[in-house]
Amino acid sequence: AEDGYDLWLRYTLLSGEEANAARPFVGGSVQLLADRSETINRAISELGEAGAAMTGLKISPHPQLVLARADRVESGSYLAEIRLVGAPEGAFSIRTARNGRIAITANDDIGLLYGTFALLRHVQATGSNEGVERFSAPAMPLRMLNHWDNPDGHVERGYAGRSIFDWWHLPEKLDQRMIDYARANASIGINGAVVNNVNARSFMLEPRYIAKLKRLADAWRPYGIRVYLSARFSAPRDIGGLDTADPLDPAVRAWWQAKADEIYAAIPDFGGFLVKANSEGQPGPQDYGRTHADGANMLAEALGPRGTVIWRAFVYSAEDETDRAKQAYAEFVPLDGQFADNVIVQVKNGPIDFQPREPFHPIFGAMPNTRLMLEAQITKEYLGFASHLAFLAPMWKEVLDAETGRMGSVAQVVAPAGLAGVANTGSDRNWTGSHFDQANWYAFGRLAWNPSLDSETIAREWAAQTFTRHPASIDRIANIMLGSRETVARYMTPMGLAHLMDTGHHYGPAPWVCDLPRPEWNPCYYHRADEQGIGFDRTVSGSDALSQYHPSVASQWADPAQIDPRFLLWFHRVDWNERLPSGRTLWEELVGRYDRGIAEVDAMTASWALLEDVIDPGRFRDVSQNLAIQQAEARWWRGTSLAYWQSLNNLPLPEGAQPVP
Ligand code: GCW
Repeated sequence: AEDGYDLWLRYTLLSGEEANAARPFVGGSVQLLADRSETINRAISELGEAGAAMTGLKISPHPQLVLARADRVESGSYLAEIRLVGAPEGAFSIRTARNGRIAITANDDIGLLYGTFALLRHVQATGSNEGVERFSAPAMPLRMLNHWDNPDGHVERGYAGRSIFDWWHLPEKLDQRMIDYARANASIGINGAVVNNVNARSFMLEPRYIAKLKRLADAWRPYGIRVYLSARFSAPRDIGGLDTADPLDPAVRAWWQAKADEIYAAIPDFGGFLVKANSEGQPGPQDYGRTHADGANMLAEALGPRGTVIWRAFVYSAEDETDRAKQAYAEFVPLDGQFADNVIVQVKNGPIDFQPREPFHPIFGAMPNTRLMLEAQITKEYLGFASHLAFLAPMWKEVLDAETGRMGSVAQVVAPAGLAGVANTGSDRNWTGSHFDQANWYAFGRLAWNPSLDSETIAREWAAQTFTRHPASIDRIANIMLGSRETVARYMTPMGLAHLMDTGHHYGPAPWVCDLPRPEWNPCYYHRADEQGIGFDRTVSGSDALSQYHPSVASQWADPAQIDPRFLLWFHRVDWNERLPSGRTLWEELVGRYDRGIAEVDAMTASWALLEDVIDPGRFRDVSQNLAIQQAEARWWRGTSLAYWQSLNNLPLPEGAQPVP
């Protein structure tokens, strides 16, 4: 539909010639070398619907598609795929045989479903099955969405309407949206969902909610999605009638054990608990003088081999006034090796909080004996909500590709665990609040499956499926997307500035705020600007956060003359009039970035306007209107930020400042 509800699964009608060629493969009837299962049925019905929509025929007369379980393939057959031996769950192979048949082979049913979606993606994006052959295996076992959805329907940091989860009517009523959600996730390989906010309510562990959760788990199981719950650490006190939640207290341990057993009785493949503890006022083991490891291990024991405890490393406190960026590392790295095998520590991409740009979190690579998971934020809390267009794949790639200097890239560090993305879904018709924000959900799934995909490939395949297969238009859309996050960083937080957003809601600029009770909530804590200069000295002369990185990494950032200017003010304090390697002063350079940010939003808007004839009017207009908001608000960011900096430095705007290259 043109309201965006179908996401990237639009299955628009192919041309007559294309349809004739594709019909035998996507027609809906298949040769099956596998036992029927709920998952296989989903693959077949997906093919049926997609085939009917794309080719205009309900059933293909001469099916040429084979779905085969590897264990049903005879050795020596053209279907035998050596790379499937020992491949991770969900891996699949797509081959074309000499007789023209296409075969999807996998070790498990979910691999056949993933392979089916890969075939459909390819046909949707290119109009043909030519070139679909591939072997594909997920790079990491856990590819999860974290929903910050409250049971009352409010979504913390949600910009797409109310929660998609209708707890009120569950378990009796299962909204169709829950099926469409699972389908969309399965189409990009997402295999887990934490359905409630990390700021959790204990009552969600009560029997009535377990019954509701079971209904979701049953609905999602065929799509390979396991359910997880955020657990509030104080639950034994809140709902268990105990007077403590001390993780070493036997009664507390018994309570969690019984709770886990109760959940597994209803949901045998329950994924486990996600926990935000001793962070932003949430209860945790430190309330009892215990460590994060004590807390996590207690829950891990309750779950046993049935599930996983995902323990968040997002912690900081007002008491430590030196540098918030250092706190998580200081608290967690000493615990390396103390976590049980079924514990994963989940670390945000950067050391502060989902800013438009942060260096990678120094914990990555620093805990070799702990499984670490990367937490990315799909919802754009600090990047203009759903109104500003920012394609986040380049931001996540920047972190995934970063070399830790200790254990390879961040992607390699997290490969044994996975990727979690804070979801951007809501009950808006288009799911994500804006059409382009669908691309961030999509890109998250694609990167969790394969972090070595490049942003451009993802942008292009998404654009082709979502908007149009017209080649010049794909170029145009991909172009708009690929620079968009950098553009937002330029007009909001250029040159490594961070956390300048207004208090609480985090929308719009407020660099002048300096009087909040917690120092590390104030924008002025981060920019440290005064008459003389601006920036946070994180070198040895300052907070020395730099020393948390491996020397080979730290050395790239230690010298203000050498550092990538996009990180300059994150690590260094610089005088306004200091001359940078570019020959311009810091002030000139900074103004140039703001100006370039504005110019880029204008260029994105102008470029989008040229797509009027190829995009349906509804979606064209929606995006155009958002871009108009972004144009105005980019100017708001630049204008208020510069005015504030000028009130400190008393410098005039550089004459004829040119956008920097
Ligand atoms: O980014 C901050 C958000 C909080 C959030 C917290 C967290 C769920 O502003 O809304 O709480 O991080 O990640 O725990």
